[in-house]
Amino acid sequence: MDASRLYTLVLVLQPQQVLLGMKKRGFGAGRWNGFGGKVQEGETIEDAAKRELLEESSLTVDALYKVGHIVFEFVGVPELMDVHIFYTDLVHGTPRESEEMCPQWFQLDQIPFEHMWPDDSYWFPLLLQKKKFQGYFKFQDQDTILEHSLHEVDEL
Ligand code: 8OG
Repeated sequence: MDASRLYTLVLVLQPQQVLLGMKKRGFGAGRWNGFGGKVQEGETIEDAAKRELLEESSLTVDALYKVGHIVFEFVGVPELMDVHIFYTDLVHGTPRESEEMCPQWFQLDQIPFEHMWPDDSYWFPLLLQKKKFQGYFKFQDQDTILEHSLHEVDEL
């Protein structure tokens, strides 16, 4: 079994719109995404999700809801990425640009999939319906999905 590393991803989802950030640097730079990053030692996954949301967008939340779990594999990279996805509908504060992310609201029928990770087109429809899902995506490179599986689950 390959080792994996834990990551978080938070989508701020309101009835008509979703908040995405343009990633300014590092892994996924140039793509719109939710807010998240690596879980640190001694931190719960949910605490990490809240911390990353605050660091990258200046927003705080009372509650996060688990909505998805995706494992990513990149050919030639031994470490799998174990990404825990949450949504929230209620945030406090105003989204602010950070060193990592430039936030912007998008209408739900104008999500910029062509400037997002290619797997997002598969699972965003489930997220928008607040259906829980579990997935696996194997990438050749950052633009190319070789294999995937995705299914709805009752519990995460
Ligand atoms: O710490 P860093 O910013 O590098 O963490 C990577 C972030 O990107 C983390 O929030 C998880 C997220 N992420 C991936 N792969 C994918 C993906 O394929 N789609 C989306 N939407 N987010 C991803 O690591």
